[in-house]
Amino acid sequence: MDNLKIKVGSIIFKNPILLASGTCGFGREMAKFYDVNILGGIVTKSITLKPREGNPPPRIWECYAGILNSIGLENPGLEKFIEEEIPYLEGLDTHVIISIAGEREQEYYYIAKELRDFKFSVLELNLSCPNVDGGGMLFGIDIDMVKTITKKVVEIINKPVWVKLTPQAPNILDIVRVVKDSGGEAVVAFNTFLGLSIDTKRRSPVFKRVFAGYSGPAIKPLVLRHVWEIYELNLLPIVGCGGIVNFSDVLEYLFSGASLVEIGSANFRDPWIGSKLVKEAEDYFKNEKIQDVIGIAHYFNREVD
Ligand code: RRO
Repeated sequence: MDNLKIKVGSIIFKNPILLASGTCGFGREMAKFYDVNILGGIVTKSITLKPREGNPPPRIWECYAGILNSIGLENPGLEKFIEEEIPYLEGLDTHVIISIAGEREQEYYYIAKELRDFKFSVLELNLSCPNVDGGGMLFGIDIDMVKTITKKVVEIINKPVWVKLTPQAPNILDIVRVVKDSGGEAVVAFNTFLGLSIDTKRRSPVFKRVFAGYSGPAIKPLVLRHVWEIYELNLLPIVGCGGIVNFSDVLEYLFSGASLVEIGSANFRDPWIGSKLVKEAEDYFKNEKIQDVIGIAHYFNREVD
């Protein structure tokens, strides 16, 4: 459906609905529920150079309006990913966005180099994982690190690079500026918020690492505020991510200035949500081009009746 097509950087997406990293495995897991090729794209679980077992349990804790996670970047590592997951991903008829992470900056460069020759659309730099001791979010709050890693990865890989930002950075707009200056094609706003729950029976933090990543409906207004501000900078396309549970949420992101959205923890509650949102988008945009409504709230909200 042409009305749903949307260009982000150098790539045209068939619709704005993507599945967020860490919530759809490597695509195959979601394909048990529906044909993932109807989506605008999928973002794979972040890959590191070496396999990682992840954090000790518990890893998920439900809160009133979202969940805390402390997965700890569990993933099979680059070699196994290339052997076992890439062949499936290369056969998909939707955009595949490969997410990569690292404890040291060199890991990002090595992985990018190894992935160069495979068929996928975008490399998403996870500079925002809140649940590891080194790298992750610590890179994402450090403006020089964001600059260095993005610049080098862009030089190494012959594909578009997106940077997934952390809401913990105190200077988010400055980070967006350096992503643009370093050759990134879009920013993904955001990864999870650093949060805490106390297990009152044990009178201790729920998680061994104490803090964990918070996602779900509660963060949507917080993320939308930043999407709004990033849009006003007018530097880079925005991929909105945070708290989407229905189509009205998708519209809020588009109208605030996101060109695409990533559906995250809602996949855990309803694995079909991605397919439902695509159908709702088809209905809603029957007579209108999605491209024409991106950021539209910026032009109407100050209107006086
Ligand atoms: O695996 C995780 O604990 C995790 C990652 Br890599 C991330 O980027 N964001 C998150 O909330 N959890």
